[in-house]
Amino acid sequence: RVQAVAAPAAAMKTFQAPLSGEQLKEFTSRPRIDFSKILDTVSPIVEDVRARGDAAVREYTAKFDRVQMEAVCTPIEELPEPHLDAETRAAFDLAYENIAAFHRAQQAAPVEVETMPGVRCWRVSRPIGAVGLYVPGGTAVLPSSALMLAVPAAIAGCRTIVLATPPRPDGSITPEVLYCARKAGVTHVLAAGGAQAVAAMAWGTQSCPKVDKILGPGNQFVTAAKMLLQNSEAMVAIDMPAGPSEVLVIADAAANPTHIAIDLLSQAEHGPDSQAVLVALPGVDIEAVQREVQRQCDLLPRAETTRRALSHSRIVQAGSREEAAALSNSYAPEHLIVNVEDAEAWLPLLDNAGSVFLGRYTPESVGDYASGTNHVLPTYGYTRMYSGVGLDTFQKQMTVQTLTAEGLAALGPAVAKMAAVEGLDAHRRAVTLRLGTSSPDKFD
Ligand code: HSO
Ligand code: ZN
Repeated sequence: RVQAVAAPAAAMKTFQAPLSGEQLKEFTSRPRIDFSKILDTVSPIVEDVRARGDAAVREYTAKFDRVQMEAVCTPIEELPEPHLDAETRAAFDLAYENIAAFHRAQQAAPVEVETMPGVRCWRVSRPIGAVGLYVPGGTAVLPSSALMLAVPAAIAGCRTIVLATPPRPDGSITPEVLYCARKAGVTHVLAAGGAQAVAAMAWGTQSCPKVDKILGPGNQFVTAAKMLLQNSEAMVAIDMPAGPSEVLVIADAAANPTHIAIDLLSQAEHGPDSQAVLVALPGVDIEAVQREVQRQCDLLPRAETTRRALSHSRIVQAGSREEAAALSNSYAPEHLIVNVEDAEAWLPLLDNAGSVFLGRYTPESVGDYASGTNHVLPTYGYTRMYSGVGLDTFQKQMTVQTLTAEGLAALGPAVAKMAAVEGLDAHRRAVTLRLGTSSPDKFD
């Protein structure tokens, strides 16, 4: 019998810094996503779910996931208790504790300032009332993402927490996802995926509560639905723009080539669009890394996917620490692994990354699962201006102020003057009538 043999992975493309303008552009580029076509597919689904609710979600689930669902969205207490073996449960329990500890500590310290005598201003945070968490199904089920989203949502105090995830072929929810959801405090489970799930949470359906914010990673249809709905009448916010997952590894000459390789591969195995980038300091044996990448890749069950990701991954040789840090900052990776001696000393040089992993013993995997940090992070270069998910993702801030009579007497004249400049006389008189410097009976 002739067996199909997968082509060996091509070597990762190598650049030598300093990069020319063209090379830098190529180095920092991401796979282009053409949303216009996807939006054409997603838009009618979103409208249909708006119009017909659960019936539409049921039909799309039958069509895309090939599952006939009776219930679309269910209060979590009505779902059966999931059964996990003790070791699996213990692993998720440990992750839960660390993620909860790290996010509980993110409660911002209250800000209160008496800006001038008798004028007191402060800021309080309030939970977003209802949130929708998208947990992908597909080629890999990601119960870890259920924890990363639900734990901070519950700690923030969100009252309604809907978790959407595509059902399995038998219509059930992945037990590990359900376990994490229950443990964290999810209130409803929406057994649906894709644009139809996002639309159900944004509009609300007969069984699904309408949410105020939708979060979580997803495929291009999920991302397109989130983008569409945030600009619609649905009145819904989203977390951040999302693209394929990515890692940049900075390594020095003493870094173990096998460890460098497996860190690159752990990102590459996520999907064919994943990006894995190595910035090598002087003395790194690039050939050894390339060899290890091939060898380790061939051992992986997901080798085919991983190879496709490697085909557009790259290596840059940097001449110095400053050059390496600058390259990383211009790529602005989702994950940044700094596999060097004295890694903490690098931090002041690093500006643009979703999550940073310092030192020899800190693979991205620990943050992906269980160290405590969140793995829902900006990608696609958006770490220049977005942060990853944290407690504040599920909160909003409300400012508060109170003035005493003396405070208003001191501040009022300036406010009245500014209102006069703007020609807004009701504003001015709201102050002067209180100060007794205007007459309530005539405009003055
Ligand atoms: N690296 C992924 C998260 C993940 N890894 C989930 C394993 N499971 C995106 O940050
Ligand atoms: Zn990962």
